[in-house]
Amino acid sequence: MNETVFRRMKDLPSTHLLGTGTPMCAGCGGLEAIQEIYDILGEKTVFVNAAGCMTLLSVYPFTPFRGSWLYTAMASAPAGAQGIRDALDILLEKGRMGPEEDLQTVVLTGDGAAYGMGLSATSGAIERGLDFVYVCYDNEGYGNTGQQYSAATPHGARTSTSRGPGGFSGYKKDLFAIWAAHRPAYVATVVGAEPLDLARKIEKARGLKGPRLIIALSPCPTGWDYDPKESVAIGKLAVKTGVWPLKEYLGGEVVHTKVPHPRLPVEAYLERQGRFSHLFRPQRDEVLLHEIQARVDAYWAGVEAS
Ligand SMILES: Cc1ncc(C[n+]2csc(CCOP(=O)(O)OP(=O)(O)O)c2C)c(N)n1
Ligand code: SF4
Ligand SMILES: [Mg+2]
Repeated sequence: MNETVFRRMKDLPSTHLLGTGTPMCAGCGGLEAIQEIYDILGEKTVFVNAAGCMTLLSVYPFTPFRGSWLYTAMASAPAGAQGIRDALDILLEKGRMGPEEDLQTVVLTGDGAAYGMGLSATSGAIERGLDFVYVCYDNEGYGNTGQQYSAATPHGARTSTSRGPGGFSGYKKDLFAIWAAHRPAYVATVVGAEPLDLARKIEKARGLKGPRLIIALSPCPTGWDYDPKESVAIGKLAVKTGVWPLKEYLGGEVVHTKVPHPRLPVEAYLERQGRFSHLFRPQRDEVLLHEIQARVDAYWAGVEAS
């Protein structure tokens, strides 16, 4: 770490995450969401991170956060969080730490770990009632290794491992429903481009105990192939087209926190991203566009009927 960057890190306001001097892409929607989340969670946090783009935030022995940072293998972040929570509880029990010094244990991973590789460790942690917040920045692919598809990649998107005419042939896994089925303390979807909705949810999560999940849709200029200055517009369009429903699960109930009215056609979101350009050029893929729209319509019809 060079001196200038280190000096800049030391001069930051206490709850602000370092945004410059790190090797992150301009316009990173994941970083935007994490910055907003951290502003509310506050500095009394320990981050447990599994391999992904955000691992680059931490350059040993420094992190852009005020608290500590533990790096784990991709599948193991919730297990690492269990160890930290247990250690904190022992210190509290032995009186070697006062309650005012207690820390939130926050798992921070991408979708590759949250939707796939780390799901088994996550399921076990929820079952044990682990008191932790899981923040998943969902850029819908393995961003750090070159945007291969993940279990969060949407149908039809082109990835470095889905280059055929129809893009990714699978469907995005419903992580919200998988978590809700475990009956945890809290689950919410957010996007950095809707900061008020995000702030209310992080406030709520902060005040609860037990397993809590925040899934932040994270527009990714590098993997989704668009100009970095479009990140906020694309995040807002994900909500306005109904592609990314903003919702929360609490006490067995699911509530939609922002229902798009009127809902824009999904094309408004898809056409801004190079990963969907094959749906429009050299000619429109009406079948696939119709299928994507129909799935979003069916989701919202289900919400209205319930
Ligand atoms: C078990 C294991 N397999 C593969 C890797 C290589 N790897 C490092 S980061 C990464 C991508 C992770 O994707 P995601 O969790 O979505 O985070 P992102 O890179 O998108 O931020 C992969 C596959 C690894 N570190 N460990
Ligand atoms: S690849 Fe995407 S998620 Fe990763 S740092 Fe770049 S913009 Fe952010
Ligand atoms: Mg990812």
